[in-house]
Amino acid sequence: MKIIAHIDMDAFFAAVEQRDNPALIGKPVIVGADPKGGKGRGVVSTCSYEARKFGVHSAMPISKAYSLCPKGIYVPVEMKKYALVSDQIFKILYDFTPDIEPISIDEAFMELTGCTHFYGNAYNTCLKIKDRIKKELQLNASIGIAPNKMVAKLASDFSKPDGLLEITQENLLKFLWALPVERLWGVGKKTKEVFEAMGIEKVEDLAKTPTEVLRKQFGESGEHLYQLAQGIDHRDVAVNDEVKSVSNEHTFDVDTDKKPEVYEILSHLSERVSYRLRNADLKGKTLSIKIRLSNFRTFTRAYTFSERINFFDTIYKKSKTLFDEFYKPGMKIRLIGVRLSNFNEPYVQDSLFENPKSQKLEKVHQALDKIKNKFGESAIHHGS
Ligand code: TTP
Ligand code: MG
Repeated sequence: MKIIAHIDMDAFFAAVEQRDNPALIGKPVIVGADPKGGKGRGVVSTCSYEARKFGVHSAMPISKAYSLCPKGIYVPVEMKKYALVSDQIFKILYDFTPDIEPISIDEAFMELTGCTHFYGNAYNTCLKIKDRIKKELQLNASIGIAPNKMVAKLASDFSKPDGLLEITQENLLKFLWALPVERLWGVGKKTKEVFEAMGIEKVEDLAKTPTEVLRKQFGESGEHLYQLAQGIDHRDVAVNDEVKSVSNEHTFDVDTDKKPEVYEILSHLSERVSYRLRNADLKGKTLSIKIRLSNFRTFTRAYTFSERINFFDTIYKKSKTLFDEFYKPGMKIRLIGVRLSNFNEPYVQDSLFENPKSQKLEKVHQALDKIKNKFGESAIHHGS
């Protein structure tokens, strides 16, 4: 069973403006084109929930917004500012899992399967995410948790604002079937009209319509709609890196509870990951380790650096710390893996040349890379 979270910031651009100018808090704030006293062209990007009460919404002509809400506070779009805040949000998310599919500037899917253990369960993990975003950035996020992407998104929408809603397999159909059918993905205006003519209003009505009827009406997509109405959606969270990640893992011949044995393997895996990253000219920000216990339960632990990295030392030391934080006496380790991801930005040399220690390490790595490239990967290893 998968656990997927969908996170979406509340009234994102408007919330950032309200945060940065407390005089706007509690007011109808409309972010978008200049209304020019009602004669302005262009559209509303978004507006605060206070402005939504007047009927204002995203993509509406700014002139129409002005006629609905002449006393609103109109603020221009400052994309650079929101992009920066978005980076800060994503940085928090990557502290929880490397498996993130960014959807837009304020929205993402997170694969939480196997990494909710640290906070007890998915609900508490997401509470923690919301809490960090609120404490560190003074913004509200809404999160939906579900066994699949479609329902996770529906749940976060449903929970807004400042919401957190978990839909489990048990209560999934109860939640889904009560929703109006146009909330399903792919149901636009036209489909909705056809549904209306067929007497289909709620998802439940659709779910109880025989597939043959739907196939006749909609062709192949009829089958798809039927599946969605049953709460079935098999799409995976698609991690959005061109190269998703570089990882290596190792299965022990015999499950082990000996830390030094695990450290030795972690060192070896870190070295392989570092070498592969360097060969591909990649640096990543998020390091994660994967641990499978003898009972086959699998866990991941992640850490996001403030800079992108690919040095062996950095990878090994952090993997070791992550492992130490996870490990409890009595655990028997079956498999361990090291992964670096979050390569979003292009490869640049970062602060390499400002830091003499990094410069020295870079030289050491370059020398090792050369030897490995010439004589093969096993030719030389870092001393442990
Ligand atoms: P949304 O998440 O769709 O909207 P929102 O965050 O403002 O409000 P909520 O999620 O609580 O309903 O979009 C995120 C940001 O993207 C939004 O703040 C502004 C921008 N945006 C536009 O510029 N134009 C648009 O048409 C939409 C939908 C969003
Ligand atoms: Mg949003």
